[in-house]
Amino acid sequence: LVLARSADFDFVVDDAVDFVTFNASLTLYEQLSQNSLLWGPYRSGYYLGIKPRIPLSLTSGLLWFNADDHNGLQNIRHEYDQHHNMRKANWVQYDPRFGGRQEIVDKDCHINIIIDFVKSENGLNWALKVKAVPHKGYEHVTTSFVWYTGLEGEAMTDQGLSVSGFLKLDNEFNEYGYKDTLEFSGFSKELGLFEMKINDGGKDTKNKHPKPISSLPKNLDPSLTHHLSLRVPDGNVWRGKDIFLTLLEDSINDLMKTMGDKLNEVPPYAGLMMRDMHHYEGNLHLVQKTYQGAAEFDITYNLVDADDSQKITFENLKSQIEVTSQKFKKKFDECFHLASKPKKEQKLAKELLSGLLGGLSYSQGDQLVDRETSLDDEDLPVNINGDVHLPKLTGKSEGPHELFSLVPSRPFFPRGFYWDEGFHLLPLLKYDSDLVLEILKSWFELIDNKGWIAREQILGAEARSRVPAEFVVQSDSIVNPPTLLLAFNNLLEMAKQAETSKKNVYSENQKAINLDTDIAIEDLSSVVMSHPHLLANYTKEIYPRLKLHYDSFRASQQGEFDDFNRGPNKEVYRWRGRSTTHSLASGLDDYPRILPIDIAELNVDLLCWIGVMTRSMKNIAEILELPLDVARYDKIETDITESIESMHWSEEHKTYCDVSVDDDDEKVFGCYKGYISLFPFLTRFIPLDQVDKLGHIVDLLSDPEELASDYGIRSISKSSEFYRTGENYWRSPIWININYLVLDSLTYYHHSLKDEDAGELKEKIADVYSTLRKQLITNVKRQWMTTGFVWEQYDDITGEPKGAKNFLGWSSLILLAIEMPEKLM
Ligand code: 6A9
Repeated sequence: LVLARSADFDFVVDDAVDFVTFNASLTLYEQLSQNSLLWGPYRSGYYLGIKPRIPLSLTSGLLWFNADDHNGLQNIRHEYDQHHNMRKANWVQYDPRFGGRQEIVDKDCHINIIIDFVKSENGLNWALKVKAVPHKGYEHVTTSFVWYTGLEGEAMTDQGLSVSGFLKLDNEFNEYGYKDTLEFSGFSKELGLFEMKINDGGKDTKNKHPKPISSLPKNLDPSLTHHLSLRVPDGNVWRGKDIFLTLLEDSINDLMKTMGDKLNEVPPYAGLMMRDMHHYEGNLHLVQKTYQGAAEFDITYNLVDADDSQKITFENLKSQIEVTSQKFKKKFDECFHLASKPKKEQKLAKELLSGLLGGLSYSQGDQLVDRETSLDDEDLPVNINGDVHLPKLTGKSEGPHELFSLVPSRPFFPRGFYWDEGFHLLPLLKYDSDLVLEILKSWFELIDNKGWIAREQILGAEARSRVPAEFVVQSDSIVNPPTLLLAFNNLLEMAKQAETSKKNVYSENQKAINLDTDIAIEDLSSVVMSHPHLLANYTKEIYPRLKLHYDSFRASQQGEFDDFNRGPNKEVYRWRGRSTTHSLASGLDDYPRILPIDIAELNVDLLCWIGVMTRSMKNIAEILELPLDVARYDKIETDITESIESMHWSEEHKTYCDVSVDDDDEKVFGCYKGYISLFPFLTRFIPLDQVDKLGHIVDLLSDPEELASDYGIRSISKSSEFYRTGENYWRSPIWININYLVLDSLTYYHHSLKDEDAGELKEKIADVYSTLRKQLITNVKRQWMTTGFVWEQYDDITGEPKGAKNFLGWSSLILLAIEMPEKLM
């Protein structure tokens, strides 16, 4: 490959003033890939929050509220909140490289909102169309919208002067409000010169604004657009809603003064209007528009010297939206082959992928970490009931770090979680493998010099504002299942296959891409696949860090092998940081574990995860042709396979279990039948010749008195004393990530077992598979149709949704289940 240096791609990204030179060492492909992922609704915890992947830059957001009475403010919309009365709020078509559509059905504001977001071909310009339609019976509903946009990182001088950036309104100042399009211009080091415009809908838009009332002061005209600007320090633009509410309070106080006892003549929508009493231009701008009935307005952002073909204008926006929608449909159909599936399932599938991608987030800031408090079981505090609690952690600020990741749930946990991410990436592997690599890279950057990655990434004040204080601090003793290495390994496997078959694995008729000539944004998702050496280079570069991560992961969770006369096989592990009731590290939080807590405890799920990690490392070392490392991983893998059988299989319970020792130092099993019993099966560690053991696992999966429910595999057996007890989080509900792994393993064993060894078992596996796949899809679809959302978990008795809503993290794996065959052949 000839590396295209900055000079060679001037023609493509001509207009990206400094952003390009800033990244001058990148190849053409990398630059385009970066640019096409530069902008997005990356503040995914809001209904709409746009920013680029730059630490301090141009941050924007949207607010709205019902302005028919003063209480409307109580339902002001900004953060996407689990408890808002929404019938729906999700991206229904969305690709981060070119844009898409979000649909919101707001039952308190009595409107539907459609938000279209589009990007130019080169990814450097973007636009939004916001369209609201009132609900039946609310045709005259009054809605107020506020768009805020603020430029950070301007590098201020001591005198408060900006030396390298600005953002200003170009319209002639009008203290009463504006009729025309508002036009802003700005500059920043990374973005260059740009312009942003906000209109009041296109030519044929029929917006109605409340009429001005002649008896009121002129600055209370609700038919006009109101603008206010002020200066806020870096790192504060995200507080747009609070800032607006404070400004509104000023306006209301002022109104009370000027109106005195005539205050009751002011209709609520005129009172709830922010008015510019400062006449000041700062780095943050707020624009308020109030409508009666339907509403529509557009926002465009363009680099000033962008090529005309790349500019998004009010005139071409409609057709750009249409093109974007077509592109999405085309790419989706190329990547997922669902033509033979029921129409409703196809619709759900599109929404699952779009919602997952709508969670793509860029976050940045410091992380609070406790590296001092010991979570070693022996040091943990015990209360009078003998219960072990984790000590309170004290965080020290580390970083700043940045993370480009997906999120489990925009309304509830809009931030990165280590083990969730490996699951998120599975559906994406088929859709945009380049993006998968981009996300993995971002996570691997976070491996610290001890090899540790925090389980939950809560970066900066904006992210912390969504987390109760007791959950903020991360402990460096706590790890999380290493799914990211699995995803990385899958990516490498895909590339290997693509190379051997000399064709693109996900799209048979995809044209070969010449990196030295044009690359269309739609093709970017396959560059890694068609040019495996790019991936190989990265793999070589990152390998030492992955090894550090792997070694520290194993060392930090090493089990006590002396108690069990292990001989030379030392492959036993124990999750650190558990309390009497919880093991957050395991990801299965309240799943029952052996009591009393003892340092001799060994966890079978952890052993399997380390097995998965080892297998991935072995594969990577093979690709990198490191025979000594391959041999080492191979030995560990063999030991793990042996250890799973010799340490964790309970002949009495006919399943895999955690173990510990009793008062006489004798080995005891803790067999709480449920997801943990399945781990060797889920991770394909049960050898193919263990047909009896496989049979027992399949029995567990198919018995309605154990794990089989009408809606999927339940987390704990119905026969367990812990079934539906306590928080009942991982103690009966159905979780989609584990159910997906069940489907995947059933497929694997069905394909791998030989008829002559396991004919009957294979038939049974095929039955369990078909039933389970159908149950999962049917129930997730039904609940989505009834509630408008996909959820974190589902009740095993009623199938009803539980936990976080719009949980398009690993619940989006239903997309892959839809694509799977109905029957195993
Ligand atoms: C609580 C509450 C507004 C719990 O999906 C993320 C994780 C999983 O990794 C884990 O396996 N969830 C599962 O057991 C959600 C964790 C949320 C913790 C933060 C804050 C929000 O308050």
